[in-house]
Amino acid sequence: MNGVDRPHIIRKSPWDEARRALAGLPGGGLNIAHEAVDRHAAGPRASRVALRWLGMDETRRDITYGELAALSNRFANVYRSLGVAKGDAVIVLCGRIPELYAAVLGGLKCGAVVSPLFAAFGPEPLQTRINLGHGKVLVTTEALYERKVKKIAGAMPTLAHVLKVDSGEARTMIDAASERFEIERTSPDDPSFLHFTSGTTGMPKGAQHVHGAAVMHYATGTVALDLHDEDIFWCTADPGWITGTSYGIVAPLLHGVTSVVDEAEFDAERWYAILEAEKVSVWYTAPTAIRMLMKAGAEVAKRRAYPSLRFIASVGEPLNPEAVWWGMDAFGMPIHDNWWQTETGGIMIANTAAMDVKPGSMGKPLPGVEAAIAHRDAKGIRWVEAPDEQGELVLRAGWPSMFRGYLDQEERYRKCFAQGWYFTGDLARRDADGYYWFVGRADDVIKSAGHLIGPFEVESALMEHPAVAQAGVIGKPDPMLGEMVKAFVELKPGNEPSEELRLSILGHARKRLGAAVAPKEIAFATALPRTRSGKIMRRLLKARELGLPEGDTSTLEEGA
Ligand code: 6R9
Repeated sequence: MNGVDRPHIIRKSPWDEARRALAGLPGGGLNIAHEAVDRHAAGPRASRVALRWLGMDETRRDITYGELAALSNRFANVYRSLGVAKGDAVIVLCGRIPELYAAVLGGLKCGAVVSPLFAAFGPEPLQTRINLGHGKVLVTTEALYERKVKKIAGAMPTLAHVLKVDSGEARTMIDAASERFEIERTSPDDPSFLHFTSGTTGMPKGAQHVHGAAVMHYATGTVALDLHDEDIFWCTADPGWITGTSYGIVAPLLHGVTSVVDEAEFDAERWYAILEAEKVSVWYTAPTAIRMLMKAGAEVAKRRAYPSLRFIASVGEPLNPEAVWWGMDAFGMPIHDNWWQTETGGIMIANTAAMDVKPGSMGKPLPGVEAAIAHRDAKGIRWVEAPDEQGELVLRAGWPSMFRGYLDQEERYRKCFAQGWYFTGDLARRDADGYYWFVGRADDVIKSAGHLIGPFEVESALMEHPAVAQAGVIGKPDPMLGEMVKAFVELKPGNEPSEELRLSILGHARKRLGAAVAPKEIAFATALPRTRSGKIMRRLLKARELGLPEGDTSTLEEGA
């Protein structure tokens, strides 16, 4: 099992077929937007619906591949006119509106690095990410600008332009722009997306992806999501998270199928109505959403019929075995769990259509993906061969959608690899049949409603409250959200715990971080457990919260 330490080598054979299904740029090179849109627009799929957009207010709009090509060309021309050059960062902060898709694809056409951000982030996570990503152009809406960006407008030195897609000025530019554009000649190794992900320490990391990832998105669209030519596909994730980009934008368009985009947030009735009325055939969603549907009851699902529905998949957090069984009850088919990460860019481990689903398991590595369980310490790597023994999930480096760096953090990137293997930071085990089972994360990162949240970012925002001296943030198990963000705060001298102060800190956190990231619970603590070097021991906070054994506390500060 000893790999060579060459993480950037793309192993050819398993991906060749997917590569052959793509066209490549005329004259050479590869660009995701060309594969996803323009090549369809130039052929018989031009009049096929690419995006079926369902607005919050019951409006709907069908956008064909031909129209999407033209609209994304307009955006590309606008970026060009603003001086966006190859490698410049375009940040897209919109709700799930049609312009988001055109803005993203237009950026890729320009050769820009595109970073879609979640519209439910508060000003602070936005500012952090735009600055870390060296954002040059920000595409947003009038309302999001007013609510979130205005407050931080002076604090983003690299930002040269803000395009509010629904404001008069930007609209005039977009409407006046040409519908023709010659795609920048990008190579498979040129940067495409920048997706932020959170770690245990420090601010988020910008995972850098490349145009060559299209090969993986195409391949996994076939193998893991079972996409066929006439499918109506619905990925419920927001493009502010990688699932919503890789599988909410790229993979379905690469396959030339029709993709449903719902602008609204989760609502059980609405979702069942969409599945039925839009004749969704392949549905990719997340455990938290499934648990919320389960809570509404299978009878609600059975009030409608879904004769078109053929395949359901889920990602982002552990999928409870009951959820898989519930799929059988509500829809007559199991839910296929799959596993991947921002860093892997695409699905790596899955229960595919051809496999027997093992409820509770993430499935098996896809063809071309080599996974293993290992332990790593100062002495090196110890491979786990025995079935059911837990360890860190590792992947042989070199699949096409592998991240190529953490922006400006070379050392952190290097540390993810050893002997040609990528260390995922997840704990898992493999059973005797080769199925992988998720055990937990090796770090303190929180997964709440499928969203990855870095405790450090939350703690930093809490400490900006005038009464807070220190904060420790953990993921507390929650039956609906998987984990819920819980904060423990130590007050500055002269402040007393009170309900009023708790609400003031909660309100502060929501305003700064946004509802998706802010803690749901805040508790006052007199002395947070710290190591002798002063670091908050989140692991211990969590053990105490859950009444679990405290584990190794040898580094704990006296008296904490
Ligand atoms: C795609 C995405 C990645 C982390 C990952 C793991 C957790 C993802 C899972 C799962 C259990 C699954 N995760 N899929 N845990 N079962 N099927 O979610 O990317 O936001 O980067 O999160 O999510 O801990 O390491 P990202």
